[in-house]
Amino acid sequence: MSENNLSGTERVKQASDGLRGTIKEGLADEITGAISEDDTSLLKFHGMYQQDDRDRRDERAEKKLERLYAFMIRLRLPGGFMTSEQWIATHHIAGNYSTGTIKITTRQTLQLHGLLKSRIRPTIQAFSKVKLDSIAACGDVNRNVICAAHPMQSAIHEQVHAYAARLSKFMLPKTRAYYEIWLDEEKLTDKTQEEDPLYQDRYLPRKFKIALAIPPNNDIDVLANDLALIAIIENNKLLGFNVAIGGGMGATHGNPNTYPRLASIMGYVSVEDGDEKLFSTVYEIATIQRDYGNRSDRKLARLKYTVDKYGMDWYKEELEKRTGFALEEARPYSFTDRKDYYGWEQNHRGLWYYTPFIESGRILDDEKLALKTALLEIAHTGKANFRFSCNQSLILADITAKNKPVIDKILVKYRIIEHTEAASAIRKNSIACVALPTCGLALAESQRYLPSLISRIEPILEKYQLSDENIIIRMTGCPNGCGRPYTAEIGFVGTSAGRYNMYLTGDHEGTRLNKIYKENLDETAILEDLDVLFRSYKKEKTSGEKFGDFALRQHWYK
Ligand code: SRM
Ligand code: SF4
Repeated sequence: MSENNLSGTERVKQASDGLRGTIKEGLADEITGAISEDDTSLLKFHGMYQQDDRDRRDERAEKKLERLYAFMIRLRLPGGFMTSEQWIATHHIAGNYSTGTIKITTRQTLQLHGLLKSRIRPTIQAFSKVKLDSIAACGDVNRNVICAAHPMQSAIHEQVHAYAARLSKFMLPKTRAYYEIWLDEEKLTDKTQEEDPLYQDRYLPRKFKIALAIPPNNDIDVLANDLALIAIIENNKLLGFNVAIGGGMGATHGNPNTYPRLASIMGYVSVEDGDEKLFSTVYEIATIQRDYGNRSDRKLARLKYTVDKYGMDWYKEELEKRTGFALEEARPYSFTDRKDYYGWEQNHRGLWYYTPFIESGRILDDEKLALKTALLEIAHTGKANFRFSCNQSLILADITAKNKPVIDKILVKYRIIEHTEAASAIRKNSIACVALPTCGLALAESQRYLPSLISRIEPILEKYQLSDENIIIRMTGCPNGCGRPYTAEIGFVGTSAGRYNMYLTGDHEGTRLNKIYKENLDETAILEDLDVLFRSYKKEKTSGEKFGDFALRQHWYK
């Protein structure tokens, strides 16, 4: 590609001196709450986004004040795991430096919002004390590696989880910039120590996402990732992984060249005689994307477009050239669901897990529920680990039978069990992205709106005796798809304030993209349509037929 065609971000990356840019100088500038535009691109690689409070834009503009800039930080938490000590630290960091709310994301990690510029360094330093970091949580590198969340799922969960942690480390950028800028490490004099054969000085053309699923549960929506690894298990033994590439949800309204896509299966790699081949496969899939991904148009830069441009056969051949071996033929597997297991569950080793219902993954105390306080009290017992799911849930984990009553008592005391049991099936199967007021790309509300929309949908389901149906419903404030609405049975994608495109026909297992049903609906239209659709579903569905499958059979799409 000609150097002239490179996007602005490509130039910023290459000139950044290992992602340092002028971040340090920008932090020291007290005149503005912001940092320079180039540095905002670099800051993402350190796990942070510059944002502003969109609810207060007009008021600030009227007073001729600059926007109320603040930063969001996202932790790198491979496989979504934390100790109780780390939770306690996170609780206090959130209270001391951010808005106080802890947000569980759709990639099983945590975000804090509203950090003023001067609070970033103390935040990162406090996280570092408990061995947590935000390196590569965002930016054009491999992101948080996600993994099937619920350890009760199978005896090999720990093994697959360990791969998530190892792959995350293996794919980290080599630059020491994070340690220098935020943790006061001395500046490297010998730059050869941070030479990076994978990312070089240009990094990847775009974000890169890896996921590891353990069938039959597809709770991580594995096929929505650039690189999907599906565990192949026989007689309770992990044999290897099917490898799929080219998943991604992001699209742009009105740009037909952009589209959501599910990853396509490429082959199988065994780990029976060692895992070098797995690591080499992952690494070289990323180097091909590094070398062939689009670096002029960031909207077309994800791996899915590289696969569609060059073809899967070409990608496979190129991979074989680089690794020196061919992938085997993909092995059979099947997914049966995608849900979280709310309430108490036990695993193969007799340990207990409690998954409370947490709407849109937002952890805070409000007038209805002192959730954050309850979780702190649980963490203080030191008797539970904290795990996170890609459905924005938290799992109180690895609790011994002896300790279970202690945790249960706290859950009862704070009415968490009552709250979880009272939540309807559709609410428990909902995801909403962050959207307003922090997300700069939001066109409509999402996490602040979906809960109230569901409150209006529930009576319709009740009217048709459909309340127990586990219908997967998801909403995002724009077409980027952070809540994976395109793999929902009912997906809403914001188009403008109060209006959404509605998608139907996705399946329950996350193996089929949905299709657009109607555009630009307001709440009245959404509820009227759903009334008609649910009535028909109740009357005509076959036994056990899921809503998404029924919608497809009825051709409920444009
Ligand atoms: Fe996302 C950008 C939030 C998961 C696709 N995403 C953003 C930003 C950072 C907005 C921005 O660029 O300024 C959002 C910050 C909002 C805020 O205020 O916190 C944002 N994305 C989120 C989270 C927090 C949503 C949530 O409510 O949980 C999720 C954090 C995940 C994590 O922990 O790493 C989140 N984002 C996803 C997913 C889901 C997934 O990965 O399974 C997707 C769809 C899959 C994919 O990558 O295609 C996703 N986010 C995007 C895109 C579209 C990318 C594309 O290829 O077009 C953007 C926009 C962009 O990158 O330019 C984006
Ligand atoms: Fe923001 Fe859009 Fe992602 Fe929602 S889907 S968090 S509105 S970028």
